Amino acid sequence: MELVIAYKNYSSWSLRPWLLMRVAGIDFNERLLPFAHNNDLKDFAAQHDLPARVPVLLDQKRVIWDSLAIAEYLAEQFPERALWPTDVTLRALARSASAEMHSGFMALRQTFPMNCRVQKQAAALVITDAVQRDLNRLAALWARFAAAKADHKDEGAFLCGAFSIVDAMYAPVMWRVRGYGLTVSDEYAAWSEAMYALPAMQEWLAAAQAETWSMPQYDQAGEQ
Ligand SMILES: N[C@@H](CCC(=O)N[C@@H](CS)C(=O)NCC(=O)O)C(=O)O
Repeated sequence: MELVIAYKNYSSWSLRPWLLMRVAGIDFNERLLPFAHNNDLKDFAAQHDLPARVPVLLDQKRVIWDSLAIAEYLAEQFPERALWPTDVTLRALARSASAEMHSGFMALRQTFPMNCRVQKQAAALVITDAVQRDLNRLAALWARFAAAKADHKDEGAFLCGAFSIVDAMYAPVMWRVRGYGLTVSDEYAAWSEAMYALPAMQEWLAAAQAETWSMPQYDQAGEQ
């Protein structure tokens, strides 16, 4: 399998399937296309008749694009790794929250883009009402997962207990909240610590820090 991604520092959609595959122990090669610095992504997209977006997974002759479609494909290909929770209630919640991330949280995503190298203080940034609503929504979701996990006797550190697709879908949120000094809730903070401590997240961070490409419009995000 080959996973086509972009900048580790900035590409939040790339992180999701990459982290899922690493944590699940799925073997893959990676191809990194720095789309703002050369034409390789455009050429790749034209070759496969795709929009010029990553991530894309190549498996045998199959081309799978879009983070959620890739996650679903992997869940189907590796049923023994339980990429979605095995409990039906937790799975339904995980699927709903994953879809919500895929199509929502626009204010947080646009105002505070993922930037693993950034270390800012919230006091120096503009937190709009729309961003605050997204942060409140995260807190409500984390409370809902905590209650669902308790009901289903699965008390691990991740959203549904064991790491699953929903944690991968929210992984960039961890870098956003951490990097811009934002606050969500105690339940969120416990999850964030567990995510940050994952060896795969540390591997991603080290690679992001080693990258020399920069995108100034993202480096200045959130500032007044
Ligand atoms: N809905 C898509 C979003 C993919 C996306 O927007 N990827 C960004 C990178 S994080 C991209 O490829 N941008 C290329 C560009 O802006 O030229 C998914 O879930 O994979």
